[in-house]
Amino acid sequence: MAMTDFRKKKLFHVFDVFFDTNHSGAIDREDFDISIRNICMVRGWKDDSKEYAETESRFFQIWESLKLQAGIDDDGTVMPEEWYALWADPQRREGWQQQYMNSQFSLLDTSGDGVIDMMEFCQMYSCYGVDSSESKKAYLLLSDGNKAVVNKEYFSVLWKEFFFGEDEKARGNHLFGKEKYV
Ligand SMILES: [Ca+2]
Ligand SMILES: [Ca+2]
Repeated sequence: MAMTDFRKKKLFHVFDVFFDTNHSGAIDREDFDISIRNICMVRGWKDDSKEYAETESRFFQIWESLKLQAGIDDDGTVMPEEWYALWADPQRREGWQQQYMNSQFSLLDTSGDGVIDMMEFCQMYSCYGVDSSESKKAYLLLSDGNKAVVNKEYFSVLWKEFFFGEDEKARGNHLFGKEKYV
């Protein structure tokens, strides 16, 4: 079954804002360097700290795994069409998307208490240039007005809605800090 435009819009948002951070139109290694630097800068982690090394290793694991699943070589880049194809293929995406989800949860849960609160959500997304007024609205939508506790279990439900769901009203659509897709 072909992927719907709605799912493509969501996937493109993640591609464009969270992966292609140097705005080259493709995912490449430099994008990961930029994400690592931005996140560590916002959190005040120096480049010789343990936290910096951990963040770096987490991002490069994602990149290595993405390259493998997308079937590209060392110098390669992942284009939008390759990105959609990866998400459309249950076998290729499975291991990598699980790894990406775990990593994203850990990055968002800055305090490490197992719950992502609104401040953590907005701060992390601001590293990617998402305006905090928009990420705040998105958080309120996904958490039902801050009533839901965004723990790992709830996060994985939202994750499935975001990446695999077609329901335009699902709370999970806001997981990457966007209020709506037009
Ligand atoms: Ca890029
Ligand atoms: Ca937390």
